[in-house]
Amino acid sequence: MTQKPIRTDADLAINGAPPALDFPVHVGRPNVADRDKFMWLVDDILDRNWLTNNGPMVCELERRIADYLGVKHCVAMCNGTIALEIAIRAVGMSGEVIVPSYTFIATAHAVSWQGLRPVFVDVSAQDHCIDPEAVRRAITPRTTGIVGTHLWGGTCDVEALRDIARENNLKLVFDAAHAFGCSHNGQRVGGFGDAEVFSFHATKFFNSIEGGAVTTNDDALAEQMRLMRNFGFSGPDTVSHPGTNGKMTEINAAMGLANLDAISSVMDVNKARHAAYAAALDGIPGLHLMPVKAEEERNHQYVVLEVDAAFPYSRDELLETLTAENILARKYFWPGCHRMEPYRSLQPNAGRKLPVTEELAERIVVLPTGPNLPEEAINVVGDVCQLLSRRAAGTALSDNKLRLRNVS
Ligand code: T4K
Repeated sequence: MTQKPIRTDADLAINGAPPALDFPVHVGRPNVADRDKFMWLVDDILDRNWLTNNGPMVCELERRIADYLGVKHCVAMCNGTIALEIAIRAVGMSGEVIVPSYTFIATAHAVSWQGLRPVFVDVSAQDHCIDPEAVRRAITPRTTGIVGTHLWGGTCDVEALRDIARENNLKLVFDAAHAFGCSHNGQRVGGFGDAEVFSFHATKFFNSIEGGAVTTNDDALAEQMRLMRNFGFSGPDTVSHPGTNGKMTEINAAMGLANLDAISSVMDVNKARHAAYAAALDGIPGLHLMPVKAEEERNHQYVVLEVDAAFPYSRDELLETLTAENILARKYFWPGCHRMEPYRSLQPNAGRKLPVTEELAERIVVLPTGPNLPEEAINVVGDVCQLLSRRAAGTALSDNKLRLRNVS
C-alpha cells in the first residue's frame, strides 16, 4: 500500500480525501500466533471427545501458566469477569470493596454482582493505577477488601496496598487483566495480594478467545476456587460449596496453548510498535505517549496517548480525524465506572473525589498496535497529529474546529 502524503488540510479524509488506509485498523485485534498448532490441538480434542470439565488441555494450560508466572496455582476460568467474581467471593469480601473508577466496568460489576458495594477511588495521574492514599481515605468500618487494577500492563503500588490491607485487615485482589507477562520489581504479576485475576479475552495480549484465570500462592484458596467454578462439586455426587459454572473449555485452552509459546515474540513486536509511535509523536505539544518502565517486563499491549490542553484539538476531534483515515483508535475507560449505571444513580456525587479519573477519561486515546497492525498506520497517526498541531499554530481553536469541519 502506498501511503498518501498528509501535509495539508486537503489531504485529510475528514476533509474529503480518501482514507490513508484501505481497511479499518482496530485496537485489540487478536494475537493469534500459531494457527496450525491450534488446528492440530482442536483435532486432538475432537479425537479424545473430552470437550470441557477440567480436561487435559485446561490442566496443561494451568500448569504452564503457573510455571511462567512463578506462582503455585493457576485456576483457569471461562472469562476474566467470572474469575474476578469467584476470587472476590472466595477471599471472603463483603460489605464495601474499594475499587478504582478508572478501569474496565467489569472490575466494578464483579464486586456489585456479588451483592457488595464498590467504593470508587481515584487513580494516580502518573501510572493510572489506584492511588493508595485515596484507598486509605475511603476505608470505613464496612470495608473488607481492595481490588486494584494493574492498568495498561503497568502495576499498582503493590507494597503500599499490601501494607494498607494488612494494617486494616482487608483482603487484596488485583485485577491483572492487562498485565499478563508484566513484572513488578522484577517479579511477574501473578503472586501478589491474596489473588490476581487475568483475562484471556480475544483482545488481550495473551488470549484463549474467551477465558481467564485466578492465580494465587494460597493452597486453600485455590482449592476453594476450583470448587466454586464447578458448581461446588467436590465429588461426583457431593456438593460442598455454593458455586457457579466458571469452567474453561478445551477449545479455549487449545487456543491458549497455541498462543503461549509465542508471547515473547508478540511482546517484541508490540515493543517495536510502541517505539515507532514514540518516534512518530515525539515533540508534538500536548500529546504525551504514556511512558513504559524500561526496567520492568511489559507486554506493550496498550499504546496510551494523553491529549492535553496544549494540543489544539480535543481528544474526541483527534479520534474523529483518525477514524476518517481508518485508524480506529479508542477512548478507554470513558466516562469512568462511577458515571455508568447503576453507580451513576447510586453514587451521584462520586466524581467530586475523582478528579484524576474525570480528567483521564476525557484525555486518553488508545492506539491500535500488535502484530496485525500495518506499519504505515503508525506513520499515518504521526502525520495526522503533526498536521493538526501545526495547523492550529497561532489561530483560535474554535476557528480551526469550524474550518476543519466545514471543508469536508
Ligand atoms: N478487568 C479489566 C481491566 C478488563 O479490561 C477486562 C476486559 C476485564 C476485567 C474482564 O475480562 P473478560 O471478562 O472480558 O475476560 C473489550 C473486551 O471485551 C474486554 O475483554 C476488555 N476488558 C475490554 C477492555 O475491551 P470492548 O467493548 O472494547 O470490545 P469490542 O468488541 O469493542 O472489541 C474491541 C476491539 O477489538 C474492536 O475494535 C474490534 C477488535 N476485535 C474484537 C474482537 C472480540 C477484533 O478485531 N476481533 C475480535 O474477535 O471490550
